[in-house]
Amino acid sequence: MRDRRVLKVWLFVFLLLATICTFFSVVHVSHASQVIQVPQDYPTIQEAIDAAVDYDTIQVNRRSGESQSVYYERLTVNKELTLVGESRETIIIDGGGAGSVIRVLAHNVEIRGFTIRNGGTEYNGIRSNGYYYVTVTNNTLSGNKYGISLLNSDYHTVVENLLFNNSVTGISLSGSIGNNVSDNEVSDSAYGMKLLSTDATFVVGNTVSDGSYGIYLQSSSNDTVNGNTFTGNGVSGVISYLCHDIIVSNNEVTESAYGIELHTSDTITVLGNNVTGNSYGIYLAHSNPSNAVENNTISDNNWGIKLYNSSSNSLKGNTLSYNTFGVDPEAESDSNLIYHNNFLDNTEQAVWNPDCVNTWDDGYPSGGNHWSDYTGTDANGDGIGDTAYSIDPMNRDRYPLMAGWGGVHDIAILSVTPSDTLVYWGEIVLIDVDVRNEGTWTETFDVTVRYNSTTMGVQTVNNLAPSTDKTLTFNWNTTQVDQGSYTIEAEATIVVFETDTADNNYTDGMVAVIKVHDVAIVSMEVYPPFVPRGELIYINVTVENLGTFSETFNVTVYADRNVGDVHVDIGNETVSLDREDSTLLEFVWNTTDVPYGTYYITAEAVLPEDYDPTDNVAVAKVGGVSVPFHEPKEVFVLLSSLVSSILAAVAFGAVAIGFFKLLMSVRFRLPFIRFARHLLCARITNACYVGGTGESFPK
Ligand SMILES: [Ca+2]
Ligand SMILES: [Ca+2]
Ligand SMILES: [Ca+2]
Ligand SMILES: [Ca+2]
Repeated sequence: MRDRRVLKVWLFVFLLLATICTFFSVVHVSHASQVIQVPQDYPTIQEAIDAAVDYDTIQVNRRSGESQSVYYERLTVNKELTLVGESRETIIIDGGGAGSVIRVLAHNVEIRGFTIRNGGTEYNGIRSNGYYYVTVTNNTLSGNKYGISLLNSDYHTVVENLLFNNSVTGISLSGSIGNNVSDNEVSDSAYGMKLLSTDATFVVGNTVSDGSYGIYLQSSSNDTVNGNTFTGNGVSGVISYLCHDIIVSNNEVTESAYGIELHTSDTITVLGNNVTGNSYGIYLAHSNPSNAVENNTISDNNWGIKLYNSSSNSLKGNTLSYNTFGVDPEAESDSNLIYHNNFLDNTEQAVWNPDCVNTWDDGYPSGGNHWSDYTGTDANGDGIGDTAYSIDPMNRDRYPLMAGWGGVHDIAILSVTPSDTLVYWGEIVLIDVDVRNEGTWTETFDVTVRYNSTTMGVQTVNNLAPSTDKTLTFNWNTTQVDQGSYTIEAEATIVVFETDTADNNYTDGMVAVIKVHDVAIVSMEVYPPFVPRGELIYINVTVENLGTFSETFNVTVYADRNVGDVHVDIGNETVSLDREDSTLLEFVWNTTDVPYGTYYITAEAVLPEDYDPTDNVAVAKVGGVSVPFHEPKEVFVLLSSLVSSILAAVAFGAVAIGFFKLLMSVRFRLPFIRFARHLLCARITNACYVGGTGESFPK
C-alpha cells in the first residue's frame, strides 16, 4: 500500500519534470525570428541572407528614391528563411544571365513578391534540389531557361506566380512528390509545365499558353491536373507519356495539334475536359489498358477522339460535336468500350475501319450512343432505337439512344392559365400553358391538357431549345361538359433520361361552368334628341340572349321627366331569342300631348330569373327627349298679341291728347272752367248754389 503511494508520487514528479522540460525545449527551438531589412540593414539580399539565421525574414525594399529597384544578384538561400519583396512590380532580382538567380539549399524557404529574371539561356529562375516545403508565391519569372525548377523536391507550394519567356520550362518538377502547383500563369515556354517522375502532385487552376506543350507528364503517377486552361500550345495541351494513374479533369484545352494526348500510358482518367479547336481533340497512342475518357466535351476538332494502337479503354459520356471525325480507331485499336457518348453533327461520326473491332453499346437497356444522324424510330418508347446504328461491317451500335446522354433532360410546365374561371356553359375558355426547357438538350414533347382528368387537347412542342419558354393555347368548348366545376391540369410527357418529373404536371384551380338565364339590352339609340312637342322620337333597342337557354321575354320602353312625376309608356314588345341571338326593336314615341320637359328614356328587358340583371336596363344618356317650352305657333301668338297691345296703347294715347286739346280750346275753355269751379264750390260751400238751378252761377 505504502509502496504504491510512493510510486504514484514519483510518477507525478516525473510527469511534471517531463512537461517542464518539453516546454523549455520548445522555447529553445522556436528562435525569436528577426526581420532584416534590405537595403536598410544590408545593401544586398545575399549579405542579409548570410547574416540571418533560420526562421528570419528578409524584407527587400526599394532603394531610396527609386520607383523600382533592381538587385543584380544571384542568391544562395541555405537557411530556412522567408524572403519577401515589397512587390513583384517593384523589386527585381536580376541574375545577369550567368547562373541561377535563386538557388534554394534549405527546407522551409519561402520566396514571395519578386521579379526573378535573367538566369539567361542556361540557368534557372528558382532552383530547389533535394529539399522540402519550399513555398514560391506571387513572383514573376522571366528570361530564364527554366523558370521554377524543383528537383527531388517534395511538398513544395508554387502558387500565383507569373512566368513568361522562360525558354525551356515554366515550372518543372523532377523526381518529386506531393507538390502543389496552382493558379500560376505560364506562357511562352517550350514546356509550360513539365513533370518528370513526379508523383502525387496537384496541378490546379493554372493557365498555360503559347508554348509547345502545356503540361508534359512523363513517367509519373497519381498526379492530378484539374481545372487548368491550356491554350495555343503548338504540340500538346496535355501529354501523358509513360504514365499511369493520372487524372486529367475539368481542363480547357484549345488550339493545339494534340489537345490531350496519352502516349504509352494506362489507367489515365480524362474526365470532364472541354477540348475544342485542336487538330486531335483527345489522342491515345499505344495506350492501354484502362484509360477512361469520360464526360468530356469535344468539339470543333479535326479528330474528336483518335485511337491509335490503343485497346481496352473506355470512352463514355463524351459529347463529340462538329468535329470532322468523331471517333476514329486505327491500327489495332480493339476492345474499347464506346457507349453513352453523344455524336452530334460530326462530319463523320465514327470512322469506317473494320480492322478495329470495338464495343459500341452497353447492351439493353443501358444502351449505346446517341447519334444525331440516327434515322430509326422507337416504337415502344423505351428510349432505344429499334434498329442498330451501323458504323462499318464489324462495328455497330445495337442500342442507339434516342435522346442525348448526360447533361440534363428536364422540361417543366410553369403555369396553366384559363381565360376565365366562371363561364357560361357553351363559352370557349382559352387555356394558356407555359412550358420551359430547364435542361441542356433540345427537346420535343407533347403537352396534354385535361379537365377533371378528361383530355381537352394535346399539342406537340417541337425542338424547344434549352432555357427557353413557350406558351401553348388550348381552346376548351364548354358545350363538351355539363354545368359544374372543373379542375384544369396540364401534363408534359417525360422525355428520355428526365429525372425531375415532378414539374411535368401542373394543376390549376377550378373553372366553373354554369347554365343561366341572361338577356341584355346591348344598345339603345334615341333620335332626334330634341323635338317640338307633337313630333316623333325613334328609339332603337338591341337585345341579346347572353344566357344558355332560349328565352321569351318582354322589352318595355318608357320615358320619365327629369323633374316632377310624369311617366309615359312608349311601347312594349315580346321577344323570343335563342342563345347568342340578338334582335333590333324599333319604338316610336309620339310626343303629342306630352307635357313639356326633359325626359329620360328607359328600355328594360324583363326576365325575372335573369342571372345578371345589371345589363337588362338601358337609359338614354343625353336627357332623353326635350320638348321646348314654346313651340313656334305659340311664339307667333305671343308676338302678335304683343304687337297689337303696342298698337292699342299708341291709339289710346292719341285720342287722349286730342280730347285734352279740345277742352283747352277757346270755345270750350269758359264753360269748362265754370263747370270745374262749380264742382269745386259745391264741395267747399253751398253758397254757390242759388235755388238749386244753374242760374246761380256767377258771371
Ligand atoms: Ca425501342
Ligand atoms: Ca421536368
Ligand atoms: Ca425542373
Ligand atoms: Ca341580364
